[in-house]
Amino acid sequence: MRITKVEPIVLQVPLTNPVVTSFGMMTSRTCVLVRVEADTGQQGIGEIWNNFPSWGVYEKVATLKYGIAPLVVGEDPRDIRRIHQKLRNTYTVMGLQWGAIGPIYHSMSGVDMAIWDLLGKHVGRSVAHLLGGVVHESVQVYASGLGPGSFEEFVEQHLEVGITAFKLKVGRDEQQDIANIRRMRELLPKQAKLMIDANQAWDERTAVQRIQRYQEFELTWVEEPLQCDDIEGMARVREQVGVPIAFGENVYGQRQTRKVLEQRAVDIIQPDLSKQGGFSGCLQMVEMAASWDVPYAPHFLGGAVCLAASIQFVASIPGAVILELDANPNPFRERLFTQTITVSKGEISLPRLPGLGFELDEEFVEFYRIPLEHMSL
Ligand code: SMN
Ligand code: MG
Repeated sequence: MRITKVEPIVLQVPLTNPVVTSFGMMTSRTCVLVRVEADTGQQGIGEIWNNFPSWGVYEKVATLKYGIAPLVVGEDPRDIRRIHQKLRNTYTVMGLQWGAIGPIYHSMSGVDMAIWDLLGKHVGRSVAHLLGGVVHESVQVYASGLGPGSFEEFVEQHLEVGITAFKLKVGRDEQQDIANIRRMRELLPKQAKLMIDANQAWDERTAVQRIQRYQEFELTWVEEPLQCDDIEGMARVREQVGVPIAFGENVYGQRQTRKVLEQRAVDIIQPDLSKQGGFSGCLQMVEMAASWDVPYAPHFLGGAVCLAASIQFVASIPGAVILELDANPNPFRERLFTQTITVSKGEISLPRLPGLGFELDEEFVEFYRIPLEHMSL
């Protein structure tokens, strides 16, 4: 069995309500998919992270087309670990030299996901089974992407499907943050979990002051209080505030992961299947984390392919605790597959089909597919 083709597929749709974070605003949704084909006629699908900035898509597509595809075509998909290692060996140093470790990891993630899907479809087993078996039959989710603008309607919608954990974006304006956290606590039932995400906005002093000021809100975790490379700073903040610190969406590779764990900088680690190297890369991270007793809560803010991959992954990882689910509307998360991914009693159940467990709606894909030169940036 050989891989014959690795193809990027770019989808885009403008947003009527832009997504706002402490680091920028997203005015359109892009979704970068990777389709891998084999000489058996079977296919697999993966997703490459690309939220901010939308023009980041050029880097990802170029990396996939010119860097990754030539190394993957001709390989046997059953040699998945070997392929992953080959990509890492070839591109880690180059990525550091080029200063493009993110785009390289994001592109490797998409192709890795697609190969696992292909493999599962080939042998008739789910990716969770290929990863060693199902330890969680269903996956608890939390609603994220809320704030800084109004979020009441989204909270209500998600409470209705039994979700009991919510994450609020903070880090732009302190008064607005406090008002939002307070409002959120009013909207939620007493036992609901509330997390905040500063998206790297604070310095150490600000982080400590603010997190201490928010004690009364009983936060389940504070995410990325500092810039993600300030690992020592994270460890000091963690010690001083006594509130769990979560991050990992911007940590790449084994060496950085080891540093984060050795420095005791993190309480919950959050690799993203479409950023940190797909199943193969995330597996290394969560297994390292397990030896420090650090639980895993996947980061996810993408389309349905990455969501399906995250479900498979969480289902097979003993240390996985809860999965992120973007609360904002996104057609690429909601309508990309012929089947819908639904939340009931706050959980998503593991699909019973091979690979990632879903099939692309090809008509939908063709409708939103866009040539790079026509993208709005
Ligand atoms: C996040 C990342 C990218 C865009 C919006 C929000 C955030 C998350 O860090 O954890 O979802
Ligand atoms: Mg985050």
